[in-house]
Amino acid sequence: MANLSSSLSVPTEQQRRWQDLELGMFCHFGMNTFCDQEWGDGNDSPSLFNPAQLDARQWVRTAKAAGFRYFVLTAKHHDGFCLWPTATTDYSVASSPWREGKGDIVRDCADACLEEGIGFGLYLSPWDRHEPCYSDPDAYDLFYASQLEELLTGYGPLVEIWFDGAGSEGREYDWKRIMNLIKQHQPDAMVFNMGAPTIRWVGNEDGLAPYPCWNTAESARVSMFSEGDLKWLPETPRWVPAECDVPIRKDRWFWHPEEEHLLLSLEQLMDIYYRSVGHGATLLLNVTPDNRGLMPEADVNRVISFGNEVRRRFDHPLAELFGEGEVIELVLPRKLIIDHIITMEDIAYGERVRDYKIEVQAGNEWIEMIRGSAIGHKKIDVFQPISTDRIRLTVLESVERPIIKRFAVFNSH
Ligand code: FUL
Repeated sequence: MANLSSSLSVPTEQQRRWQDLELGMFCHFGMNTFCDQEWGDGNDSPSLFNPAQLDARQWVRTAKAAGFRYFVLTAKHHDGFCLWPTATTDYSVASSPWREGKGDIVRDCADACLEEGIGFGLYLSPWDRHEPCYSDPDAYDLFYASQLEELLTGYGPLVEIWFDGAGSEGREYDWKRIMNLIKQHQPDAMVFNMGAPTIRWVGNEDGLAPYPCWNTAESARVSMFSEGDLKWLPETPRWVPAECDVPIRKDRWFWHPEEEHLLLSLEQLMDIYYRSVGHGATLLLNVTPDNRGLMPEADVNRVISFGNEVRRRFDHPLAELFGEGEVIELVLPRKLIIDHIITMEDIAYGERVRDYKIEVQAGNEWIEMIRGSAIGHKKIDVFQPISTDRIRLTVLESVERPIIKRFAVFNSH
């Protein structure tokens, strides 16, 4: 049996649970939605904010129907406008005509996630272009901590807190205080990429993880806007899995009129899936509501097609098994055509495999179909359809005994 006390890095139980989620929906919504812009400067009037048909259930139901297991809302983007009636500033929904200033979008989303049984996470931009005290670091640290505390204490369990490095290049916040608040109020939440993160940014906004994308890392990129700016993660355990964020409309996090043509195609979304989830990372796909407060039909249809296609390809393995050791062989009842293989390590024991190959038997010969390095949480391998009744995984190099939680073959046609 495997030895849990091994010196390999292993995930915490919370990280493991989070990695099992695999698919998250990001949701950028705010003042920008009404101003046809991506980065507001913090001067747009709350009177513009009026999503008359807002229905957070429609957002979250879409996420659920498409197979997403958590939902992350921008409670405050860089413009400083808050989607909940915070006590820290009047630059919030409370000053808007929407529901006569009595609405709370964070609450609506939290309730909808609870109802649909998916996780809820929040994005709170450290960079704040509205708040006058931003220029006074000590005062702003207090202000930001109060906002965070409201969010950490008012909306039930959170799966993730998303810290965006954009606009904060060269600025240090009071991470000690911030991390203490999270430890105190939401100890199970993942912390994205800043402070003492438990998950890291993959380093691009295309939703693509490199291969291999090891779960252990000592640094991560902080921002899109300072090339090569690597942050060391000294206070982070070495296990720090990657999350791949990408908007469903090319390069647009917020909704803009007349931009339906920017919707990624199903084929592009599947490619992203193979290169994020298929490389062992988590995918955070942004689908953004419009100025009515509803996700547009075209976006809803596209993301649901994506979810259906993932299910169609991967919900029904032809065969699967688990096992320990260097060689694992799957014997099918008869010759079948296969074109995908999913391999998963039991990461509770660490990421042990360093080099592997997959062969299939055709006639008397073993044909090498795949040669790879990392497996980690999940590796999806795709190849030309081939008829076989024996498939063999051979681990050529590993740190300690490989523990394969799942070795499954599929035919997607
Ligand atoms: C970036 C931001 O500047 C974008 O507006 C968006 O929020 C994206 C997720 O992160 O850094």
